[in-house]
Amino acid sequence: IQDFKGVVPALLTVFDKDENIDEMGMRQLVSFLLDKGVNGLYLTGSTGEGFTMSSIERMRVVEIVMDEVAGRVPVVVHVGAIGTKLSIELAQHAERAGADGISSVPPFYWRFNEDQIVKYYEDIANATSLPMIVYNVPLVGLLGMNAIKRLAQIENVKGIKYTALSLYEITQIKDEIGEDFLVYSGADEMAMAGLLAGADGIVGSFYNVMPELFINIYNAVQNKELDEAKRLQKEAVEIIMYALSYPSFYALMKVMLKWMGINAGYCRRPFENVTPENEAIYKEGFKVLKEK
Ligand code: HMN
Repeated sequence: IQDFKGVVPALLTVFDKDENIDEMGMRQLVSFLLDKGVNGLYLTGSTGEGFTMSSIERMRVVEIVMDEVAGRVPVVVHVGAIGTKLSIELAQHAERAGADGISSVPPFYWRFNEDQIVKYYEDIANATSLPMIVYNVPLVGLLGMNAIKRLAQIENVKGIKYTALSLYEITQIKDEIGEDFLVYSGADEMAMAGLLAGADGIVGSFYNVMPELFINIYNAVQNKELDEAKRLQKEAVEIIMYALSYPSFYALMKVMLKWMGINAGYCRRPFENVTPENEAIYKEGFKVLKEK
C-alpha cells in the first residue's frame, strides 16, 4: 500500500442506458486512465456510485477492473455498506480478487457514536489481511482527531482519505500519528493545498476526466515548482466549478469522457443524466473556458 501514492481517480462506474454495468466501457475507461499515467484506482466509492449497486454488482466491477489493470497499478476497493456484515463480504471478496487495499466511509444513516464507528472499522479491518484506508467525508459526518487517532491504532488501518476542508488536520495527522500513516486529499479543488499540507496522494472524481492536469500539479508540487502548481490548480478549479454548476456532475463527467472518445455511459437513477440540450450548453461552456 505504500505504493498507493500520487494521482488516483475515484473511478466512475460505466452503466449502459438501462443501468446495467457496461464491461467494455469499464475496461476502456481503465485503460484510458492507465495510459495517461495515473498511479492507482479507487473503486466503487461515491464517484463510482457504489451505494446504487448490489453487492454482486460491486464485486463484478472489482473483478472487471482487476482483470483490466493486471497488476499495473495498485487498486483500493471501497467496501462501505449499510451494515458491517455486508462490508466484510465485500472486503473479503476484494482480497480474493487481488485488490491492494480496502476503504470505507464510516457507518451512516443512523447516527453511530465514536465507539460504534471504531468497532465498525475494527471488524472489517480484522476480516482480511488487506490494509484499510478510513474515510473522512463531510457528507456522512466528520471523524474528529480523537476518533482518527483511535482508528490509527487498529492493526490493518494504514491511512485516511481526507475529504474534509480542514486541510491543516492533514499536517496534524502526519505529525501526531506518523509519517507512514498515509493521507489522501479528497477535494479536487484543493489538490495542491492538500499535497502541500503533507498528503501522499490525491483521490477524487475529476481525475477521471483530467488526469494529465492533476499529474502535472502533483509533479509540480514534488519538484517545488509552486507557481506552476498554482497556475495549473487555478485552471483545474475553473473547470471543476463550472462542472459542479450541473446538479449531477458524475453524469456530466461521463459526457466529458464521451467527448474525448471514451464511452463512459450513464449514471444510475436517482442521478439524472445529461439531456442533449444541456450537453450542447456545457460543450459550448467548456469551449469558452478553454479559450480563455
Ligand atoms: C469517492 O469516494 O468516490 C471520491 O473520492 C470522493 C471525492 O472526494 C469527491 N467527493 C465527492 O464526490 C463528494 C471529490 O473528488 C469531489 O467530487 C470534488 O472535489 C468536487 O467537489
